[in-house]
Amino acid sequence: PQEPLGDGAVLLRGFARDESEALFAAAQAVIAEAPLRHMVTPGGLAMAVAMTNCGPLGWVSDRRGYRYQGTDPLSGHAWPAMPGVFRALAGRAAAAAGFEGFEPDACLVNRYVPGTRLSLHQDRDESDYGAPIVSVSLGLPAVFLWGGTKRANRPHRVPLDHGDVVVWGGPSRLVFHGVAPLAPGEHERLGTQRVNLTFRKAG
Ligand code: MD3
Ligand code: FE
Repeated sequence: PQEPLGDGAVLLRGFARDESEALFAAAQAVIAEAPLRHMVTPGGLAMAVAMTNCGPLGWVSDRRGYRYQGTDPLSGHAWPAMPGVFRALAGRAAAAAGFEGFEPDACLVNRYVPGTRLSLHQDRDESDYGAPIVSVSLGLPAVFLWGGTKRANRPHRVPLDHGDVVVWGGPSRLVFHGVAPLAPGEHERLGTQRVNLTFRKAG
């Protein structure tokens, strides 16, 4: 089941469902090596979403700004390698949406608990906006906010469930987007959390 969301954005409902156990296990291994943490914005506020990364590059925020870098600032070591199941799924999802040969060099792992939100933003720290971003939702359901190309546009609400995959490319690549506060609940496998993976070509 493939739903076009907007120009260049494709929602692949349940695309990762059969692999969700393997994906979550791999995410837990990444988190064991590079713990989830609340990064600080340049303005000095801790982000509500807890984050970590795997792959050659990882997204970081601190008082100096936002950027991708090859090392985890907590350890000074390289980020964990991107698990094979991550890389394979991202490539298959991108191809299903019409982007052949997607080879992400960064995977941002986001963890939400009930009440956590992500305010409207654009993803502009990557070098090549021609490459798509692939996102995989695991655990508790969320309401994704799809805001259009201007911050002032009233966002559309798109429910995202465990195993849903979205591919954002072309004209959708620079839309404003966010996540509404996560509702309370318990997921049978992940418990009281939502884990989102975003695969990017950052460098
Ligand atoms: C549309 N994450 O990590 S995933 C992010 O659910 C982020 O954790 C949200 O926004 C989450 O930056 C949303 C869907 C998503 C990710 C990146 C996009 C949608 C996007 C980049 C451009 C346009
Ligand atoms: Fe984003």
